Amino acid sequence: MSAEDVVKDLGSKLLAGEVKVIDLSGSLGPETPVLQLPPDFAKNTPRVEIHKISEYDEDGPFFAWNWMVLGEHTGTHFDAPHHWITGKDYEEGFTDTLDLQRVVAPVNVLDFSKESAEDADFLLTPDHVKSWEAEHGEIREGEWVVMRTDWDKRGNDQATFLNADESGPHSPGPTPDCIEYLLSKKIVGWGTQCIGTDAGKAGDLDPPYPAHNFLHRDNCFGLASLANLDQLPAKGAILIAAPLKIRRGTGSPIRAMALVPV
Ligand code: 23J
Ligand code: MN
Repeated sequence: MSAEDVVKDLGSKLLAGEVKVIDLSGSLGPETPVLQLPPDFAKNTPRVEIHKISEYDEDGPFFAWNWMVLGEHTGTHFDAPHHWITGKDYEEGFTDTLDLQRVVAPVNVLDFSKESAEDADFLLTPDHVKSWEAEHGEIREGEWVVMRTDWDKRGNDQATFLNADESGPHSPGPTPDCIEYLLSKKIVGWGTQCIGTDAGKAGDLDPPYPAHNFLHRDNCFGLASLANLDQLPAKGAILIAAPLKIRRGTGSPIRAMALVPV
Protein backbone atom coordinates (compact mmCIF):
# COMPACT_ATOMS: atom_id res chain seq x y z
CA MET A 1 0.00 0.00 0.00
CA SER A 2 1.33 3.48 -0.85
CA ALA A 3 2.08 5.91 1.97
CA GLU A 4 -0.65 8.15 0.56
CA ASP A 5 -3.21 5.34 0.86
CA VAL A 6 -2.03 4.41 4.35
CA VAL A 7 -2.50 7.95 5.69
CA LYS A 8 -5.82 8.32 3.87
CA ASP A 9 -6.98 5.01 5.33
CA LEU A 10 -5.81 5.97 8.80
CA GLY A 11 -7.81 9.19 8.55
CA SER A 12 -10.95 7.26 7.59
CA LYS A 13 -10.45 4.69 10.32
CA LEU A 14 -9.93 7.40 12.95
CA LEU A 15 -13.15 9.11 11.86
CA ALA A 16 -15.00 5.79 11.86
CA GLY A 17 -13.70 4.94 15.35
CA GLU A 18 -11.94 1.82 14.08
CA VAL A 19 -8.64 3.29 15.26
CA LYS A 20 -9.00 4.67 18.77
CA VAL A 21 -6.94 7.38 20.46
CA ILE A 22 -6.05 6.24 23.97
CA ASP A 23 -5.11 8.91 26.52
CA LEU A 24 -1.82 7.99 28.18
CA SER A 25 -1.54 11.13 30.35
CA GLY A 26 -2.60 11.81 33.92
CA SER A 27 -4.19 15.15 34.84
CA LEU A 28 -1.96 18.08 35.82
CA GLY A 29 -2.85 19.99 38.96
CA PRO A 30 -1.73 20.82 42.51
CA GLU A 31 -2.24 17.16 43.51
CA THR A 32 -0.05 15.74 40.71
CA PRO A 33 2.77 13.77 42.41
CA VAL A 34 6.26 15.20 41.83
CA LEU A 35 9.70 13.70 42.34
CA GLN A 36 11.33 14.06 45.77
CA LEU A 37 15.10 13.76 45.40
CA PRO A 38 17.20 12.30 48.24
CA PRO A 39 18.24 14.89 50.90
CA ASP A 40 21.75 15.25 49.38
CA PHE A 41 20.18 17.34 46.60
CA ALA A 42 18.87 20.64 47.98
CA LYS A 43 16.47 21.66 45.25
CA ASN A 44 13.32 19.90 44.08
CA THR A 45 10.85 20.59 41.31
CA PRO A 46 7.78 22.55 42.58
CA ARG A 47 4.21 21.31 42.92
CA VAL A 48 1.91 22.45 40.12
CA GLU A 49 0.10 25.75 40.67
CA ILE A 50 -2.83 26.97 38.54
CA HIS A 51 -3.73 30.64 38.99
CA LYS A 52 -6.78 32.24 37.51
CA ILE A 53 -6.31 35.38 35.40
CA SER A 54 -10.01 35.82 34.78
CA GLU A 55 -13.22 33.86 34.35
CA TYR A 56 -15.90 36.10 32.77
CA ASP A 57 -15.48 38.66 35.55
CA GLU A 58 -14.14 42.18 36.12
CA ASP A 59 -10.63 40.96 35.13
CA GLY A 60 -11.90 39.54 31.85
CA PRO A 61 -15.59 39.86 31.06
CA PHE A 62 -15.61 37.61 27.98
CA PHE A 63 -12.89 35.09 28.77
CA ALA A 64 -11.42 32.53 31.12
CA TRP A 65 -7.66 31.84 31.33
CA ASN A 66 -5.02 30.76 33.82
CA TRP A 67 -1.30 30.93 34.37
CA MET A 68 0.76 28.14 35.89
CA VAL A 69 3.79 27.13 37.88
CA LEU A 70 5.00 23.97 36.16
CA GLY A 71 8.33 22.14 36.26
CA GLU A 72 9.55 20.52 33.06
CA HIS A 73 9.66 17.11 34.77
CA THR A 74 6.11 17.03 36.12
CA GLY A 75 3.33 14.47 35.77
CA THR A 76 3.21 12.54 32.52
CA HIS A 77 6.38 13.91 30.93
CA PHE A 78 9.21 13.58 28.46
CA ASP A 79 12.94 13.41 29.30
CA ALA A 80 15.17 14.88 26.57
CA PRO A 81 18.85 13.85 26.27
CA HIS A 82 20.13 17.14 27.73
CA HIS A 83 18.38 16.23 31.01
CA TRP A 84 21.35 14.07 32.00
CA ILE A 85 25.07 14.86 32.01
CA THR A 86 25.72 11.87 29.74
CA GLY A 87 23.58 13.51 27.03
CA LYS A 88 24.73 17.10 27.50
CA ASP A 89 26.60 17.46 24.19
CA TYR A 90 23.80 16.52 21.78
CA GLU A 91 22.76 19.66 19.93
CA GLU A 92 19.52 17.83 19.01
CA GLY A 93 19.10 16.82 22.66
CA PHE A 94 16.73 19.61 23.70
CA THR A 95 12.93 19.80 23.53
CA ASP A 96 13.17 22.43 20.76
CA THR A 97 15.90 20.75 18.71
CA LEU A 98 15.05 17.03 18.84
CA ASP A 99 13.93 15.17 15.72
CA LEU A 100 10.11 15.08 15.89
CA GLN A 101 10.04 12.17 13.43
CA ARG A 102 11.45 9.93 16.15
CA VAL A 103 8.76 10.52 18.79
CA VAL A 104 5.90 9.00 16.76
CA ALA A 105 6.64 5.28 16.65
CA PRO A 106 5.33 1.74 17.31
CA VAL A 107 5.20 0.86 21.00
CA ASN A 108 6.03 -2.37 22.82
CA VAL A 109 4.05 -2.68 26.06
CA LEU A 110 5.76 -4.97 28.56
CA ASP A 111 3.20 -6.00 31.17
CA PHE A 112 4.90 -6.51 34.50
CA SER A 113 1.97 -5.25 36.58
CA LYS A 114 1.67 -8.52 38.50
CA GLU A 115 5.35 -8.59 39.43
CA SER A 116 5.18 -4.90 40.43
CA ALA A 117 2.13 -5.50 42.63
CA GLU A 118 3.97 -8.29 44.42
CA ASP A 119 7.23 -6.37 44.81
CA ALA A 120 7.34 -2.55 44.65
CA ASP A 121 11.12 -2.78 44.14
CA PHE A 122 10.75 -5.13 41.15
CA LEU A 123 13.59 -4.70 38.64
CA LEU A 124 13.14 -5.61 34.98
CA THR A 125 16.10 -7.59 33.59
CA PRO A 126 17.28 -8.52 30.06
CA ASP A 127 15.91 -12.05 30.65
CA HIS A 128 12.44 -10.63 31.39
CA VAL A 129 12.58 -8.66 28.13
CA LYS A 130 13.85 -11.66 26.13
CA SER A 131 11.05 -13.89 27.40
CA TRP A 132 8.54 -11.13 26.55
CA GLU A 133 10.00 -11.02 23.02
CA ALA A 134 9.77 -14.81 22.69
CA GLU A 135 6.03 -14.51 23.36
CA HIS A 136 5.15 -11.28 21.55
CA GLY A 137 7.87 -10.71 18.95
CA GLU A 138 11.14 -8.85 18.72
CA ILE A 139 11.60 -5.22 19.75
CA ARG A 140 12.77 -3.30 16.67
CA GLU A 141 14.91 -0.28 15.86
CA GLY A 142 13.19 3.06 16.39
CA GLU A 143 10.38 1.68 18.57
CA TRP A 144 9.22 2.78 22.01
CA VAL A 145 9.37 0.35 24.93
CA VAL A 146 7.14 0.97 27.94
CA MET A 147 6.82 -0.99 31.15
CA ARG A 148 3.31 -1.56 32.45
CA THR A 149 3.10 -1.57 36.24
CA ASP A 150 -0.42 -0.10 36.65
CA TRP A 151 1.18 2.52 38.92
CA ASP A 152 -1.36 5.04 37.57
CA LYS A 153 -4.05 3.15 39.49
CA ARG A 154 -2.49 4.52 42.69
CA GLY A 155 -4.07 7.86 41.74
CA ASN A 156 -2.78 11.35 42.50
CA ASP A 157 -1.81 10.91 46.16
CA GLN A 158 1.88 11.84 46.49
CA ALA A 159 2.62 9.40 49.34
CA THR A 160 0.93 6.43 47.64
CA PHE A 161 2.53 7.24 44.30
CA LEU A 162 6.11 7.73 45.57
CA ASN A 163 5.68 4.85 48.04
CA ALA A 164 8.54 6.06 50.28
CA ASP A 165 9.55 4.88 53.75
CA GLU A 166 12.66 5.44 55.95
CA SER A 167 14.76 3.70 53.27
CA GLY A 168 13.50 5.92 50.43
CA PRO A 169 11.00 5.51 47.57
CA HIS A 170 9.94 2.06 46.34
CA SER A 171 8.83 1.74 42.72
CA PRO A 172 9.72 -0.67 39.90
CA GLY A 173 12.16 0.06 37.09
CA PRO A 174 14.88 -1.39 34.88
CA THR A 175 18.31 -2.81 35.75
CA PRO A 176 21.35 -1.20 34.07
CA ASP A 177 21.71 -4.36 31.89
CA CYS A 178 18.07 -4.12 30.84
CA ILE A 179 18.52 -0.58 29.49
CA GLU A 180 21.77 -1.61 27.75
CA TYR A 181 19.91 -4.54 26.13
CA LEU A 182 17.13 -2.26 24.87
CA LEU A 183 19.64 0.29 23.56
CA SER A 184 21.45 -2.51 21.70
CA LYS A 185 18.16 -2.87 19.80
CA LYS A 186 18.32 0.87 19.00
CA ILE A 187 14.96 1.77 20.59
CA VAL A 188 13.91 5.43 20.49
CA GLY A 189 13.07 5.51 24.17
CA TRP A 190 11.85 3.88 27.36
CA GLY A 191 8.75 4.77 29.34
CA THR A 192 7.35 3.89 32.76
CA GLN A 193 4.25 4.58 34.83
CA CYS A 194 6.20 5.65 37.91
CA ILE A 195 7.50 9.12 38.84
CA GLY A 196 10.66 8.72 36.72
CA THR A 197 12.17 6.37 34.15
CA ASP A 198 14.27 4.74 36.87
CA ALA A 199 13.26 2.57 39.81
CA GLY A 200 12.64 4.24 43.19
CA LYS A 201 15.88 2.82 44.55
CA ALA A 202 17.88 3.44 41.35
CA GLY A 203 20.14 5.90 43.19
CA ASP A 204 21.79 2.81 44.73
CA LEU A 205 22.42 1.09 41.37
CA ASP A 206 25.67 1.21 39.37
CA PRO A 207 25.61 3.66 37.72
CA PRO A 208 23.03 5.61 39.75
CA TYR A 209 19.83 6.17 37.72
CA PRO A 210 20.90 3.83 34.88
CA ALA A 211 17.87 4.53 32.67
CA HIS A 212 18.65 8.27 32.70
CA ASN A 213 22.40 7.68 32.37
CA PHE A 214 22.30 5.24 29.44
CA LEU A 215 19.23 6.48 27.53
CA HIS A 216 20.47 10.04 27.32
CA ARG A 217 24.08 8.97 26.67
CA ASP A 218 22.70 7.37 23.49
CA ASN A 219 20.52 10.39 22.52
CA CYS A 220 17.37 8.47 23.43
CA PHE A 221 14.24 9.65 25.23
CA GLY A 222 12.44 8.85 28.48
CA LEU A 223 8.75 8.95 29.42
CA ALA A 224 7.44 8.96 32.99
CA SER A 225 4.07 8.72 34.77
CA LEU A 226 2.37 7.19 31.73
CA ALA A 227 -1.29 6.29 32.35
CA ASN A 228 -3.66 3.67 30.95
CA LEU A 229 -1.06 1.25 29.59
CA ASP A 230 -3.55 -1.48 30.58
CA GLN A 231 -5.61 -0.32 27.58
CA LEU A 232 -2.87 -1.07 25.04
CA PRO A 233 -1.99 -4.29 23.20
CA ALA A 234 1.51 -5.73 23.70
CA LYS A 235 2.30 -4.73 20.11
CA GLY A 236 0.38 -2.99 17.35
CA ALA A 237 -0.17 0.53 18.72
CA ILE A 238 1.53 3.78 17.70
CA LEU A 239 2.71 6.05 20.52
CA ILE A 240 2.81 9.83 20.09
CA ALA A 241 4.84 11.55 22.79
CA ALA A 242 5.80 15.08 21.74
CA PRO A 243 7.21 17.56 24.29
CA LEU A 244 6.41 21.27 24.26
CA LYS A 245 8.95 23.22 22.21
CA ILE A 246 10.55 24.80 25.27
CA ARG A 247 13.69 26.71 24.26
CA ARG A 248 16.66 24.53 25.26
CA GLY A 249 14.25 22.57 27.45
CA THR A 250 15.35 19.34 29.17
CA GLY A 251 11.87 17.84 29.24
CA SER A 252 8.20 18.72 29.24
CA PRO A 253 4.81 17.59 30.41
CA ILE A 254 3.08 15.84 27.49
CA ARG A 255 -0.33 14.70 26.41
CA ALA A 256 0.86 11.21 25.53
CA MET A 257 -1.48 9.23 23.29
CA ALA A 258 -1.64 5.94 21.46
CA LEU A 259 -3.38 5.00 18.22
CA VAL A 260 -4.88 1.55 18.71
CA PRO A 261 -6.78 -0.61 16.20
CA VAL A 262 -10.15 -1.64 17.62
C1 23J B 1 16.28 14.81 38.29
C2 23J B 1 17.16 14.06 39.03
C3 23J B 1 16.95 12.71 39.19
C4 23J B 1 15.84 12.13 38.60
C5 23J B 1 14.93 12.88 37.83
C6 23J B 1 15.16 14.21 37.70
C7 23J B 1 13.75 12.25 37.18
O1 23J B 1 13.33 11.18 37.48
C8 23J B 1 13.09 12.93 36.04
O2 23J B 1 11.95 13.39 36.15
O3 23J B 1 13.70 12.99 34.99
S1 23J B 1 15.58 10.41 38.82
MN1 MN C 1 12.01 13.62 33.90
